[in-house]
Amino acid sequence: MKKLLLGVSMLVAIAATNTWAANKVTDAASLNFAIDAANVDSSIKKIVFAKNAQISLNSPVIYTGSQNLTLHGNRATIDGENAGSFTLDNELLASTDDGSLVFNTTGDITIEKLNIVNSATRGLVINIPEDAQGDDIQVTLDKVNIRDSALYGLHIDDNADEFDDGNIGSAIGIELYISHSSFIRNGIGAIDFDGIRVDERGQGDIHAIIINTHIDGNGGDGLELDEAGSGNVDATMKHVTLNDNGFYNAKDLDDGFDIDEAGEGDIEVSLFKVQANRNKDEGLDFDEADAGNVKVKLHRVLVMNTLDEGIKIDEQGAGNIDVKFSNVMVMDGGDDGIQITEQGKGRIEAELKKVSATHNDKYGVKIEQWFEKDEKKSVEKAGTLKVKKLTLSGNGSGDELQLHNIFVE
Ligand SMILES: [Ca+2]
Ligand SMILES: [Ca+2]
Ligand SMILES: [Ca+2]
Ligand SMILES: [Ca+2]
Repeated sequence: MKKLLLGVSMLVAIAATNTWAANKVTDAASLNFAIDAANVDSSIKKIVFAKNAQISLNSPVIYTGSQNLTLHGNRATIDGENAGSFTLDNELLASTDDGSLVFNTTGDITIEKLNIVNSATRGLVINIPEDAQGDDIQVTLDKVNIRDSALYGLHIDDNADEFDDGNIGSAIGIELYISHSSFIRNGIGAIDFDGIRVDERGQGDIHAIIINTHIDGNGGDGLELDEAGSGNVDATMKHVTLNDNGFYNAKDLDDGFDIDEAGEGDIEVSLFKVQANRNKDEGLDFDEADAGNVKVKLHRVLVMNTLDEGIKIDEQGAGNIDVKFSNVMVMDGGDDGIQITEQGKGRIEAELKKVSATHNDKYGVKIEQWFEKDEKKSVEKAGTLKVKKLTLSGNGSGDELQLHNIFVE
């Protein structure tokens, strides 16, 4: 069914409505038919599924059009158990081009009310062409549930490298909007596959806004935003859980929420009412490298039962760290509860208000500003820490603040 030719009269009928609505998607054949029609007719901008349709794929469904496309899922379920495959190399690293639903495009993709389950490879994939130019791609998911994928649940890929190494990517960035959705038990077929993974290279930022969403029980990280080259990572979350992730690879456990930023550019994170519990490595793990600052604002955030640090923020190269935590609890971690480390040129400004760090194996709160790590004498002006209602108790290395070149105001 994949290279189906459409009759002229059919194309005219589609063009008249710009919607693949007359024939709603009810099964794999009609889904392929609709996507193939959109691939050759840029006037098709919407595809509508029949209510609660159960769609069992035999191969990946691949969109290659350039227009913006909206899928109205109507609570349909796409089962990818028999669609695509991956191979493992000698080190058991998986590679594949497959996914249940794949978009090779710079067009904005909007998906509403759709379930994608049991994918043999990746659930939902957006591949950004290496020669993409112009505006950032917008990916908008509302009421989308992706569960039980062998590899990534959602993968947005602007990295030309097959294993997402290297620094070659397009000139554009990624805007990701997720609401009322879930990403559950993905990454359960090979090591290092996350609930949601965004790989951004070359120029361009990652902007992510995630609201009322569950990212739980994934084998790799719950959410990993991986940015290199010029560009920033901005992430805002409200009412989100990142629980029970990171268990698949016992030799290299993973986090609830992981950001890796390199090259020129900042990390800016704002979390409100977010839980990151029982993740196997860190709960929140933000690494900024090269030029650029880190700004993290947490309000009503709970992090517990990690095997490593609860909250870890690392900044390297020229640039500052600015953190404001209020109503934050970090408990029962296997290392420091909150660990903030600034290196190279730059300063820390930290504010902890109604923060508690209890029963962590090392320090409750460790904040260090280094010009060079482990320097004997500080050469920079001290950073500042403002504290109001801080609770430290039951921490393995003691319940004093652990600071380097930080002045408590
Ligand atoms: Ca890019
Ligand atoms: Ca960057
Ligand atoms: Ca940077
Ligand atoms: Ca620095």
